[in-house]
Amino acid sequence: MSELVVYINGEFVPESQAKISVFDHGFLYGDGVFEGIRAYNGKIFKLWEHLDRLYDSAKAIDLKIPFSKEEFAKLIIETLRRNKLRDAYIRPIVSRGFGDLGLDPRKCSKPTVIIITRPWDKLYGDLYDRGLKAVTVAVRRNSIDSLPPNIKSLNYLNNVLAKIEANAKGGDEAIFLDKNGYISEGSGDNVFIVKRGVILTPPTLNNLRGITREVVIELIQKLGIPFKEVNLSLYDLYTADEVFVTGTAAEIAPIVWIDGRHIGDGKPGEITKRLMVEFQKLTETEGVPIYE
Ligand code: PXG
Repeated sequence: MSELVVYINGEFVPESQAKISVFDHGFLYGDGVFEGIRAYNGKIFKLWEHLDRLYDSAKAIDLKIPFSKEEFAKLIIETLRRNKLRDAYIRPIVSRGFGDLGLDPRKCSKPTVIIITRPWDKLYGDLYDRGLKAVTVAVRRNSIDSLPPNIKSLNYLNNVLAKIEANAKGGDEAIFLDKNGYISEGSGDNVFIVKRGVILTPPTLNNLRGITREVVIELIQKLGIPFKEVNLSLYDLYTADEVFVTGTAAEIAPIVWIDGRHIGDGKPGEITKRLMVEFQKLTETEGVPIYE
């Protein structure tokens, strides 16, 4: 099979040739933004919502993306077509671009735009049936007064540190607290709990406004399950009947063990399993078609 191609600054080039300058501020300073999008069965799931968030992240760091959302969508579709992909992970990246060694973004005249598309399977393999182990980590989520977690920026060191800690502690995923001790989110997903039939999740000031989170909240409301957005603590997490995380990569993944405690009966919960089934129905049927 021939190599997949990557879109980079106006060209489609083989993955092995897709390169950026060592003077790109995305590389030097994590100065840029990105998205993670999925295509299922020939359709791009929630494409416009991801593009809206990409443009909002860029706006928040005062970075102007050099095309319209419609043009960006066309480029994503074209990259998927050239790679003949129907089920894929899509990674658009926009960095501040080539500059000099100084921090000043005014030295960067042209943003770097990259679209990577790759085949993709389940992030957590057979753990969807058994459930994941999660650990809370000592490193706190970036606070809103330093680097707001709502910006999906290329500066993901906070998340990488959480993952390193989770790996060291034997967790499949990390759960962050914010600086006040409230539950924030996972290293790459949002957190929900179920307690006495009510689904709870933290408001989004201290975490990324997950698109899967939004989809799951709509599903919960459609199914008529009681739901509340509320600050949560470690106590709520440890004493929950069910815990699950949501994300584009993770989809809906049950958490059955946290910091040495079994959650509920230590198996994926009934409400979580029901949401997983309903979510899969949505991803299989909804989305922007890649091939007309
Ligand atoms: N929180 C954070 C910090 C994220 O990075 C989510 C929540 C979920 O958002 P969506 O919109 O996808 O429902 C994300 C998204 C990975 C990986 O390898 C995951 C993300 C980004 C980069 C890599 O799991 N997540």
